[in-house]
Amino acid sequence: MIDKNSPLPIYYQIEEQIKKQIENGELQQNDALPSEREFAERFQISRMTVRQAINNLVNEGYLYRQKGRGTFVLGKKLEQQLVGLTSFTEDMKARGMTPSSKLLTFTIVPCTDKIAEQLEISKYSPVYEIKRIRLADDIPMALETVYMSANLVKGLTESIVNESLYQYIEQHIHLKIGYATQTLESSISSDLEIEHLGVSKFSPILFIQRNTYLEDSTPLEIVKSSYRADRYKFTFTMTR
Ligand code: 16G
Repeated sequence: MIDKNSPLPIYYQIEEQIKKQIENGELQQNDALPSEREFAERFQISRMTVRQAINNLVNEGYLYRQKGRGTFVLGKKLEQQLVGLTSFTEDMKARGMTPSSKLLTFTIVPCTDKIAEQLEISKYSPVYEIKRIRLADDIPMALETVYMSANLVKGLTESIVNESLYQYIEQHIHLKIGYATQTLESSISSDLEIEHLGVSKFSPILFIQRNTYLEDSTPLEIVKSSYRADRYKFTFTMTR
């Protein structure tokens, strides 16, 4: 299915075909790809061309290589629409996946200057520091650290945090979550991310900081999240 008369380079045509097979489910996560030699023979092209296509797909996070074993499908990236103010639990359920958390830290600490300023509380007031790995269908997607005033969000427990924070805040203590500001920047994996997100050294990470406010503008949470850039893609909707 390679058109040698097309103005599109052959490596590009191969890339597009593999991407299409991943998108439509013909190729599934962890499926093995034919070897470079098989590809080259099948399409009557050079191994160099095959290697270029595969390299690009590895770099873009569609495929991964395992030494001595071959090349495999990493799967589709999760596409996250940044439109409404949703929780991780809601986002994963909306796409038919099962959310879960692995709790790394759950403590109450006296807050620092910086956090006090952002949460508009006095220095040394008690704040929750919650560090969680967020998983979808048991695959680690993000490492999230949340700071919230313990005087505002009362009665939090480890088992609540293992489920949904937003659900507790809205349905049990009846605070009204209103809006958030969020930044998104690129970064590379830290030791903690390497350990818990299953990524290697120098892997690309999407770093998000969210400050969430109640409807009456009271600061609710400061969140720092690291998402696997090879598994996640954020899309924005803009109107004019
Ligand atoms: C999302 C939010 C985070 C919030 C969490 C609540 C981002 C970047 N972060 O992960 O701010 O604390 O959802 O999730 O979207 P939960 O209700 O499932 O605990």
